[in-house]
Amino acid sequence: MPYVQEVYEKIKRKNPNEPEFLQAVKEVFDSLQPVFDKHPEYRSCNILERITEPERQLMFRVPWVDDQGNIRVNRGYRIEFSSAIGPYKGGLRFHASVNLSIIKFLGFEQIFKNSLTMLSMGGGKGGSDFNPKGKSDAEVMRFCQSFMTELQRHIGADTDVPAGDIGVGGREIGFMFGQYKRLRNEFTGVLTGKGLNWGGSPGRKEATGYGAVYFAQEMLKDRKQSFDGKTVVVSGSGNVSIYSIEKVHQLGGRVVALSDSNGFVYDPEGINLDTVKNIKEVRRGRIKEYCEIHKHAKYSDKNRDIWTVKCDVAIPSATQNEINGEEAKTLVKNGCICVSEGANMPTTPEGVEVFLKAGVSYGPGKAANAGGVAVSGLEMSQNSMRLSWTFEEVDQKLHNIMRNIYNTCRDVADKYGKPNNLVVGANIGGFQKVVDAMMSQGIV
Ligand code: NDP
Ligand code: 2IT
Repeated sequence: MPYVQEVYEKIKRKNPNEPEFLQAVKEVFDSLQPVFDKHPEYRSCNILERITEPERQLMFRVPWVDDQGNIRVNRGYRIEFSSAIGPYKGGLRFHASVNLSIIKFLGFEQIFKNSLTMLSMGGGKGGSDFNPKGKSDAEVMRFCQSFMTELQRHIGADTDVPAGDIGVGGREIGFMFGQYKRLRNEFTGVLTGKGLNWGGSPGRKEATGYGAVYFAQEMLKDRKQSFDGKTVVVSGSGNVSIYSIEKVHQLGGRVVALSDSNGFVYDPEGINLDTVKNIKEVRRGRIKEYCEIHKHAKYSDKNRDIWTVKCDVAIPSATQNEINGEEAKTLVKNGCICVSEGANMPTTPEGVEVFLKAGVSYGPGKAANAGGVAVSGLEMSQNSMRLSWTFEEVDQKLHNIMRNIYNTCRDVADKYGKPNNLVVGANIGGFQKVVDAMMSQGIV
């Protein structure tokens, strides 16, 4: 049995109830065998066994009181996966579906994503099964304060720097930052995605969406095409979706559909982003409300049917496994030539296979959505310098980073005899720097 498969079987036995984590590990391992053929020394150092075991896993009780005076209990997580190339770095997800498997898959992916940015950041992820939907600001604040009361013992600007993910945006980062500052009596860059007046970076809010579109722009360029005149479908309607749409529209494309966990909206005239921002960012409403304002737009309560909408480019930006094999086939049949993943692992392994076989330009999440964490890294740099750059400076740096990530993925795929396979390019490209650091740092 090839080495990587042997290790995978071991990991499967060790983590039997973690399907998302195993899916993420398998995808990386499937790319790595050629690297181990070239470097037998990695095998003798048991690199794969070590890199798949988090350096530290924290799980903790988060008690809080709701507006009716009831005592509620959620579970908090922080997985400090790898500090080989920098402090642990990665977002916090607040969603009812959160469990250990999901946080571990996200933390594992983050190691390679962060490495691809070429900034000094290790991999981590955290969150809670807390469901922010329908909660008042005061409830969200009490939850965030309780969550941070425990988390603060484990994090720090040079140790572990969380940020946002699903269900965690500017409001939640603010509440958590306030509590950290109060408990530790220090004003440091312990979280990213902060407000612009208190240490945040211009462009962080836009970074993941813009970055996913910059990545798609590079893929299209290699096909001698651009966004101009392209029809685009973006799933989700949160932070990543909104700023993907903004950038597509700036580049001359037209986004015609977006979604949430209840359904999707189809607007053949092009999604009106001001309306979406007002519904989602200002009112925290549901995407269905779009059709009350734009009567010609259509709403369907089958949110996965968004993939039946004809498009040239798809930017899945909601959640893991939102495109399966059949849905990928439908996209291809309808003429989709480019998929840039704003979300983490949104395509199932069967779906990825379909895209690669059909010659679709396919940018896997750990490369295509690295813009968010890249600008988080730039926020950390600005905090360390106690200076801040302008939006234009940050956007320029983000654009360069996304171009570099694309070039790395493409060049590594070519080098390993898998031209156009950006999955292999991203996995090996991200792995190389981490493994070199692990080899230098001894058995840790
Ligand atoms: P938000 O919370 O702002 O938005 C999430 C969106 O996805 C919402 O529209 C939500 O719909 C939808 N969604 C969430 N869970 C599900 C589900 N189980 N089924 C269907 N729809 C769902 O999160 P973000 O925009 O920040 O994150 C979106 C994706 O991008 C995630 O996969 C995240 O990991 C990834 N990502 C985020 C980065 C960032 O900087 N924020 C960076 C890199 C990746 P509803 O409101 O109905 O729940
Ligand atoms: O998945 C991700 O890369 C994020 N949620 C952003 C992480 C970060 O630290 O900015």
